[in-house]
Amino acid sequence: MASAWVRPVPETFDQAIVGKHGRAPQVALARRQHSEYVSRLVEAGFDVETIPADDRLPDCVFVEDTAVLLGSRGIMTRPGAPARRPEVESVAALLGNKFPLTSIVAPGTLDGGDVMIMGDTVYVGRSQRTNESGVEQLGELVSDQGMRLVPVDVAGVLHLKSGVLPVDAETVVVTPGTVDEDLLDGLRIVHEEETERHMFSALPLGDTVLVTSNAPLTARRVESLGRVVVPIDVSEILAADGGLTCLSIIQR
Ligand code: CIR
Repeated sequence: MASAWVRPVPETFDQAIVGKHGRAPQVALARRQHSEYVSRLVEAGFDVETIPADDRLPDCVFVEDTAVLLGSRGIMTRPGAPARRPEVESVAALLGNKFPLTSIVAPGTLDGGDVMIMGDTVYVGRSQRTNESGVEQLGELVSDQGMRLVPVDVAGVLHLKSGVLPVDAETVVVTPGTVDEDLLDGLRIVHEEETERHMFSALPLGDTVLVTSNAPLTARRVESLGRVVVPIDVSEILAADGGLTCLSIIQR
């Protein structure tokens, strides 16, 4: 069975790091939206394990940034935002029961939101949060697995997966202008609707794709590829620069 790890919304979520287009999220509403997200994972057949929230870590709900599952290994990241680095320890404690773990070490920084695995290719964003040393360290682990690393410069958004969202094994939705699309060779590209810029996020869940409910035109483009979309309102997660991938660590 596929597994997913999630971390609930802490009491302090209104102090999460917010980018220039964001706003402080509402904690109670975020909690309801997060519960709904977890329900969708359970309905899709995921075995969901919960890492306790930590009120000292306002961004801890964005658990994807702390770890990357690559083949049979777990990679514990070193988040680019220093305030987020203490999030890693308790995630490692749980994942360590299931996977051999390797850690990204200083001076490297890597956020899981910058890592997109498509078949045998690992795309990694060079972003505000992931630096060259982080990319190099990831590259060694990727080649150990016999996989290919493709570094991608990310512009105008926080992470690679803020601007490039997989909706199935070979298709991504791209926010125009955030990456050099020539680097996404072999992938089918759908563009985010201009009027829905930065509002679309997605998470493929087996036969369906969870999509943000406030980007219906982009969702329709995904539907027209034959995918079944399931909309979810995560306004408070988007407010704090998050999306649908960042709320879980997924083992498929
Ligand atoms: C941050 O700035 O780190 C958080 N407020 C948002 C992180 C979102 N993570 C993700 O999309 N992978």
